[in-house]
Amino acid sequence: MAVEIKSPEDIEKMRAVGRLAAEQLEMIEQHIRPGITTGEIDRICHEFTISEQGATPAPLNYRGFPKSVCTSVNHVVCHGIPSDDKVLKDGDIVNVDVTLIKDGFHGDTSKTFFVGKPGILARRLVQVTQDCLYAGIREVRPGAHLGDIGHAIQTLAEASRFSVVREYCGHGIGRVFHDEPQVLHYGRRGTGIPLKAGMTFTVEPMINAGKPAVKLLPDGWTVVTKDHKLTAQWEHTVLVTDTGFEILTHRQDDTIERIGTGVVASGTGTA
Ligand code: EYF
Ligand code: CO
Repeated sequence: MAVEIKSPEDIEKMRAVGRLAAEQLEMIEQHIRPGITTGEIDRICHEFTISEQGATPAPLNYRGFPKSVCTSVNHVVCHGIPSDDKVLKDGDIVNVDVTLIKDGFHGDTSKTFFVGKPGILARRLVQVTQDCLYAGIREVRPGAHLGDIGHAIQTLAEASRFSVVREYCGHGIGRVFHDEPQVLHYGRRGTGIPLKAGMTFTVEPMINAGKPAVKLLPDGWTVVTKDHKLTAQWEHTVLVTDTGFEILTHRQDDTIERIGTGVVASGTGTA
């Protein structure tokens, strides 16, 4: 199936919802500390989305998912279900994955937060995973291939002696939450479809401290590492521009540098 090319009007709407998703992560960061439950994180995000942002939380009831955000702690790879029984403790890492719908378009982004002071392995894993996200995004430009993104991510992850989760990937996004193309976080340079200006998709590498294998828990949602070692994830929604990329969910704390072919966000020109 052909990958949709967004019109200038669509892109303005994608920018607007991307900004809201980014602001939601900036908001929830202030609440992440030992003692908070992932259920409380979900309630705060849900309320903020609806009352403050006039948007809709896309995960809620999506294919039956019961909550408004995903909260994935320590060895949980993705799709962790927020719960009042899950109390965050000093040294944990938690990924909060938010997707909003506004004006018919989706914005999807996630960040792995430190709870208190995690150990050296957790800090290195989280940093390398963020670097993997940026390494993938830096490949985005018209004429590049999808495989270039995966290759850059896999190369950095494995050079750091970590591994890439294979079973879950980035995705096209727009009017639809999960659209074509599938954006693999591993692969070979020059493979996959060529990128064209106007495409929008997520890059969302899941990087494991141990082996790449994952398993689905009996709840049918929560994905964990098979070896129970730590895992981390970061995600942005990205637009292919005429000259490179634009990160539609860019935040103040993003550390990707401005490069020749890419802008980190519309209208800022700085990073
Ligand atoms: C095994 C869902 C969960 N799917 C994807 C439903 O792209 C996402 N985040 O960046 C994303 C977020 C959510 C999501 C939230 C709920 N789901 C579908 C199928 C399987 C599954 O877990
Ligand atoms: Co996503």
